[in-house]
Amino acid sequence: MIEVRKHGQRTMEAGRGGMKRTTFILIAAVFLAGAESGAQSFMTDVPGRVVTSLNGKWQYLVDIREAGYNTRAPFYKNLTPSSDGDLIEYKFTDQQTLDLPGDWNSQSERLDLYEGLVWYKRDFTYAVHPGRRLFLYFGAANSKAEVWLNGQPLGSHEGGFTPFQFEVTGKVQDGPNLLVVAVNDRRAADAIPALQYDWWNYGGLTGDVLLIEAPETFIDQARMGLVKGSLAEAEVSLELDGPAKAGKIVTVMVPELSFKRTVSTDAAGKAALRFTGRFRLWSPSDPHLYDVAFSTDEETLRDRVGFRSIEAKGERILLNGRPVFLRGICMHEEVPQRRSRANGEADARLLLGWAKELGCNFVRLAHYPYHESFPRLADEMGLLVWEEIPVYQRIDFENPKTLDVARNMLGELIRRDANRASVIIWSVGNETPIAPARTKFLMTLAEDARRADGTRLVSAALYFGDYKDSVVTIDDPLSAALDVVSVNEYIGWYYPWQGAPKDNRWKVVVAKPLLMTEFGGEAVYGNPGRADALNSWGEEYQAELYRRQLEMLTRIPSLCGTAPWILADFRSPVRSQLTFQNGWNRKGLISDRGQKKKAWGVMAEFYRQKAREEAGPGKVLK
Ligand code: GCB
Repeated sequence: MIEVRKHGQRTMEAGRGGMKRTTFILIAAVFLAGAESGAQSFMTDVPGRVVTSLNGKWQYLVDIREAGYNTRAPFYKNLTPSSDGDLIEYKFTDQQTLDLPGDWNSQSERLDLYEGLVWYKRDFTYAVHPGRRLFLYFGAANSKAEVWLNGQPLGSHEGGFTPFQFEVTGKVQDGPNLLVVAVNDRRAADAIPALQYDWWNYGGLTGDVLLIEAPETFIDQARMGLVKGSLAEAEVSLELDGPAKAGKIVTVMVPELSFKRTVSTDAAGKAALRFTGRFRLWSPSDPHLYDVAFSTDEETLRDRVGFRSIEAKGERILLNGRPVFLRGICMHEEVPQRRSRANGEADARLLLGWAKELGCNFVRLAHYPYHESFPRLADEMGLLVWEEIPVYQRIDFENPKTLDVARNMLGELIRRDANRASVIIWSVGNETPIAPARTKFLMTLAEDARRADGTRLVSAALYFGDYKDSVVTIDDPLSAALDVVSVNEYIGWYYPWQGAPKDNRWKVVVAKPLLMTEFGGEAVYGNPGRADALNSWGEEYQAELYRRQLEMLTRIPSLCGTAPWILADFRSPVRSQLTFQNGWNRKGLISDRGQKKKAWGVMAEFYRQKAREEAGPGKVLK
């Protein structure tokens, strides 16, 4: 049975043993009309709420031809034969399950290379509490998800890395319930990311699936942080949802500061306040977090918040008013030893732990939003964070639908992480070729980021510019819209050196802080190779490349940080050098088995030195 989607209509053709050849408009078309707009903006600060986890084992069916949408026996109804003559050609069973949160590729050999539709099913029993509202929350589903509860459509969501939710008050039954989610990770030219990208397209329900209970009127979002430009004044903004959201009294508390104040919401359920204090400022060397609480007569929402300021001034980045050098590393949300997406906190601890061990105070979470535990843990560990949406290289910049998806994704990311002190930069894209449509697209995103959050910096990782006669010129019109100019450059790998490193010069046309957001080269762990031969794929060449890079980079006056590519080797669909790559991008400082390569030592030494300089003479480094 083959289904072909056309303009919201589905056409079904009979295959061997299938139904009669019919063409018809599916009931699903009705579903789709509702589904496109079904997902709601989600509530933030999930760890602070009353939550029932639906993680764990889910049954699944792989559906290459998308047959599960047929109207007679759609998979989301989980039908069983009603009589001896009733033919139902699917069945979810415990013989085939996937663990959530998690990608499907790493959990079944059969799915390693799969890109397409998978149906997830889970039964759950719930004791409904009258007078309470209920929400079904998804941390992430790569990349499109459609959701049915008890056979009824809830809606859909596009964008593989950010949360979405549906209100299910009155829809979750007291007792058994059936939840079915169709997740499709087929790549598309008009999607974000589009067709080509250098990382593994891990499909599935990769974020947490939760039922969140809330009172009739609840705090949807509570933001707290320092007022831009101040180290002594904080601001709070609140957004409530529910029938009594207007005129509601909310108490805001920061016990450690002996701060307690009440505020009343306006007609839209919003409120804001400012307060001054002697804040113990959050920084990588002292990542102090305050317990905070927001209470109404119906609930108390708790969070842990750090207070810090971040600014770009001239060619410097200032953290809490003082210049900071970002000792960074790029990463992917992948555990190489397990060949899987990182699944939440334990994995986040492993990857961020490696970054700390390297001497970093900064991580670039390339190229898409990671599980929320990454920024939360970074808050605790004292790592500054760059977060990015997968507007990666060539996407469909002319397409308004693509822009909508990107704007939505950016909005969702900012909404989710607005309270994370660790997050200092929103990146609106990576290596997008300069063209008017692209620049307009990214400028729209940069404006959106500023509107949604005026307290952080906005950047994008730009393509390496023009490289002639040992001079690199960065002249990208997008720079005007960015607070920090960030560049990915591969001198010594994709571009041969032009002269000695110390003779290479960088001309950045705008006078803004400069971050080197990528540089590096590949090496197979345990293969020394030759320091002078790129295609020996050896550790010696990679280490030498790092030495030469640092020799060049440290001479750039506006350089405010480095984040080489990349922490660990990662799976890549475009690396087919079978002897050395074999499906892996080997630019990691750590191998796919977790071993440290020589270049790790070069970078670690550089960061030790930088940290010493920053601490000043005689200071003990943490
Ligand atoms: C880049 C991309 C990154 C790639 C890397 C490479 O410029 O931003 O996604 O993986 O180069 O290794 O080629």
